[in-house]
Amino acid sequence: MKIVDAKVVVTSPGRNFVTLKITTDEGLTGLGDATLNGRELSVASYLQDHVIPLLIGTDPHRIEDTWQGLYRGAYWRRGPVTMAAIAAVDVALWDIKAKAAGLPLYQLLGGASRERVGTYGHASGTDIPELLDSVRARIAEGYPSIRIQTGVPGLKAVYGVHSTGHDGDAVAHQQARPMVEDWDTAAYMRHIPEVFEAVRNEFGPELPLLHDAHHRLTPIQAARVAKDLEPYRLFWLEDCTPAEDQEGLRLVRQHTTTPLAIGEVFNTVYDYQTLISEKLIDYVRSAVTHFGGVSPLKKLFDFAAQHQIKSGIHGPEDISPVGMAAAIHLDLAIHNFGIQEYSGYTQLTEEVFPHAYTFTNGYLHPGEAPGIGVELNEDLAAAHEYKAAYLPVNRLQDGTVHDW
Ligand code: EZ4
Ligand code: CO
Repeated sequence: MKIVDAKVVVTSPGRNFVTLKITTDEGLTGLGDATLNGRELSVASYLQDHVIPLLIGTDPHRIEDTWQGLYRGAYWRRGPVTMAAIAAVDVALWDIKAKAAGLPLYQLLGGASRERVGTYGHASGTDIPELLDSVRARIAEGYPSIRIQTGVPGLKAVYGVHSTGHDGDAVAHQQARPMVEDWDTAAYMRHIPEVFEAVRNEFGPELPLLHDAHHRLTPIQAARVAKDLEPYRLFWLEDCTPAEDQEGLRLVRQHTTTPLAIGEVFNTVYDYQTLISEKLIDYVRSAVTHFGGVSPLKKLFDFAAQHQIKSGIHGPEDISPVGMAAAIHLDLAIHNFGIQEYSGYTQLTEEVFPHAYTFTNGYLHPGEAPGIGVELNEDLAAAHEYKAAYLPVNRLQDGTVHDW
């Protein structure tokens, strides 16, 4: 078999998605997600200008060799643009191989290790009463586990507050310049234990709760928050410190038994070397789309498994249903699955990307369609053109830029 065509489709059914479609001489096609929120066109160009010309004429079955050729052959390594582009190729080739075999991808990854894939959904509110309503809504939708985020008294706009799974904030970000959010670490640190106290009082001790600190704390601040939250028995505390400082987690770990998750902005296993080998975390957060695809993510999970660390694949609305489907196949197949983040998509996005995977009462299943089980409605995709959109910039009260 030979690759005879490949193209990049950028579409915006409410938010931007970048999709690679590879076609073979036998008529099989494969899809890969290359969406990098706020930097979409860079990945599109990387694929269009530098990767696609190298793919034409090659054997789509040689996934590992193609991956290594793109990674090592570029000489300039790692980084989100490069790794999202390689991920799209990797997933599209796995899609083709699984279709050629007539099997859903999870069967090529070792087969199912479980019946269904447990998820967590997002609850949020500008204040605690609004958050409690949001938690109630997620429970009614069937979510077995829930991430909680709230506004902080005195701050105007805080991460995660409108991210309730209905993609309400995507259109607000379609501006030529990033929106500005504000931040005060001390105010957040005073507020967050009250939030967990209120949610535990309302919903009891059994509901698994998660929280995302979104890289805003120093190691000693993170240690304080993780310690203060111990009585509430979190499922995990996510991204408590800026992710690139692996050694920082050593200090956090010494002070707390709150489980730690990190890695949604990581691109390669090297970002995890210290974290995994020293058992400084409990869950790895990388997404198929931003980590170079299914091939390296499977290797990461196997490395994590040796250290009793589980998966917690990043699943925001800015990963397309193509990237989500690839994640669900991995989730079903690997032994050390932890949890899958899932918020669902707008109706229009579901129509652009019809898929075999299902979400039923809080649990995902990849379905039995050969390949990854996602199609691209190219006419509908073409009718919704790219719109510039940026993630927010975060500033402290005196105007200093802070981690977002
Ligand atoms: O901010 O995907 O855990 N989820 C997250 C996400 C990220 C976005 C960035 O594009 O932190 O909401
Ligand atoms: Co996060």
